[in-house]
Amino acid sequence: LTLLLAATLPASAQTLPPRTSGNPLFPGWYADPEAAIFSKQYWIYPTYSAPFDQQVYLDAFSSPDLITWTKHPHILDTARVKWAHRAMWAPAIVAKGGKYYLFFGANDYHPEKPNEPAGGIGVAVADNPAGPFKDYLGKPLVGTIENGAQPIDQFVFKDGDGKYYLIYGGWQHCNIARLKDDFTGFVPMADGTVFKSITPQGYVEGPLLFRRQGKYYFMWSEGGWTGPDYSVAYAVSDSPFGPFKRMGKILAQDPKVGTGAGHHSVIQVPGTDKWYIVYHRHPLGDQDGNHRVVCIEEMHFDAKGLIEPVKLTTT
Ligand code: FUB
Repeated sequence: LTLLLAATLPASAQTLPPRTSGNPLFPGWYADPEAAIFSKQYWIYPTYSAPFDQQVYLDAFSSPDLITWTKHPHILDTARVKWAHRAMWAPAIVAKGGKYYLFFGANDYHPEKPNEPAGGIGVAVADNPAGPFKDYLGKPLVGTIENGAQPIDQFVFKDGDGKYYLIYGGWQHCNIARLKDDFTGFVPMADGTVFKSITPQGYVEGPLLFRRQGKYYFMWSEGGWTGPDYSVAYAVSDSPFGPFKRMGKILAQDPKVGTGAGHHSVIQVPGTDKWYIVYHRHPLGDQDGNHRVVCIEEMHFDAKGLIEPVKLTTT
């Protein structure tokens, strides 16, 4: 998830930290990292990368400096969400009104599997970024297929006018829908529709949207999520509803460092034009599609506002 960060960091953190803990950021198999800054700390909310039936909880990680990380285990657990049983995926987090809202996918929703429980995108809430989070709605926020999009890989975007949007979708389709202010549902668009397709060319999953210098940057992952060619591309528009013009791929495997680099989020260091991309990748020689680890790199824009290709590092 991209955060245009409202939190205030101490003066010492107002510039890009000179280094990070190196890659991977912390031990363990994790994917789909959502990065945020809360309470003067960097936070990462990843998917626990394991077989679907074992993905029954989410952990979080916090750091004051991107070097030292503290693990917060089981911030959300399927035991606290009656409709969620497995495949808890790709958290997205928003702080609003003193609460923390964690949007998550569960059950790998698939209408062609009628014997499996329905699922989709849910919302959990807590008073603290470390949780414990509890189910907010008692049912999925999105539990249907709209415009062909599987209800997974949610991202929450706050526009400059204070409106919140849910952007999500697997199966190569991406939707945007305006969230109600209390995140209990959606506000229809002017034409009466709730879900608008904004699928850019090449899109597979893992969408993300942020604004920089008046332009909307749409980023996503493409390729197969367990394979070496998983990667990140982006498009640009003057509107959050597109149309988005594909600009190209900016993150991909480096056969000398790691493969399958994708499903990322972005951090803008508050008060600066300094950015990080936080993503997962497979270690070299990996034989298990679930062996995904969370990494971080600097992300730079050129003078025209184009995102420069990101270099995979180990330090
Ligand atoms: O981690 C589970 C799934 O794998 C995510 O929802 C996809 O984006 C892919 O990263």
